[in-house]
Amino acid sequence: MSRYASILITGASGEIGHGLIDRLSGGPRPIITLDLNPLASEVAKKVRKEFVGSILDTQMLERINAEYEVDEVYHLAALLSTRSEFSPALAHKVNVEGTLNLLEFAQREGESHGRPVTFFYPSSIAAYGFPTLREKTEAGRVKEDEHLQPTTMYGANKLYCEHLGRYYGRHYKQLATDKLGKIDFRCIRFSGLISALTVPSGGTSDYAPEMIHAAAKGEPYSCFVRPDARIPFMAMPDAVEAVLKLMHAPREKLSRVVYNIGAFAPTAEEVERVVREAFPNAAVSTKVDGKRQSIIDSWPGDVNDGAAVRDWGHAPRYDFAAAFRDYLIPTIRKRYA
Ligand code: AKB
Repeated sequence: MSRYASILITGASGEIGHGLIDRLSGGPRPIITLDLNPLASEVAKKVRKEFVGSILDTQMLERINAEYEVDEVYHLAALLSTRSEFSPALAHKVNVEGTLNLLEFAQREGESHGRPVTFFYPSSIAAYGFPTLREKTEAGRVKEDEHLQPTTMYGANKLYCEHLGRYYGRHYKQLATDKLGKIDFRCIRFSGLISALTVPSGGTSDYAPEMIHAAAKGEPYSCFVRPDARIPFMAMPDAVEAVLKLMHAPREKLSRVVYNIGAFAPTAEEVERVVREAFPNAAVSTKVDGKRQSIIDSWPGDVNDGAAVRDWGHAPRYDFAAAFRDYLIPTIRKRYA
């Protein structure tokens, strides 16, 4: 049991969780984690306490409330877009009820130690939605408040939870009580993320990381979107850096609750080209999955991240060429050597 100010990471055994634990471990605050799956043993060594369970288990959250003083929450647990289309009701439960549970948890924590809990929520480009490919192409780099008509359960969940977080951060129980809310809610809408260390599962942007990892392993890969499919992507270290920059930015610098962040926006064909350059024997083919293609077609081709650049200095280290040349290819080669 620890009464030191601690960090709670949900969904910690996922892709972003690994990166965050790496960066936050050894810092002043102990890390506690909550995930359905146990952490890999080398990751578990870096955390103070690992809870294995569900964000829907309110008794477990009460136990964490009673035992720890949490003042930063990174709420990463979610069902991703493709997976959510197969089980929409379950997705709603995990993605929305789960987030509500964590916001209530954070509010109680803040009330008990008398200062706001900083709460990070990863939203997604899935919050956007274009009815036609033509409208997507004409829209160009979308701003945060445009085209918010998601076409997936996951996107609808993400957009709603952005609003829920804004409510907890700014208007909590305004009519019912004089007490101020105790959550400082901060949110990034992520693009597709590409990690050299982990392969995602259940997402729709998965084709890019899957293609690279398959090529490095010498396995054939069948890409499920058309060669001209375009959405924004980002290298995982830049995504983790952005989360930490936003979380540590002075409150008064933040003009928004929800921020876009961008880095590069290649087509599937451009990804395939750099993969083939690095792995000349890569066996990549295309077999379009109409449903997943329609999800990609509804997401923006790129985002406008001017607010993140201005307010908290978003500055990704890796553009498309550098992400492959300096991060993905060398790290993945080592990983599968
Ligand atoms: C997904 O594909 O579901 C995620 C996302 C873009 O939010 N990677």
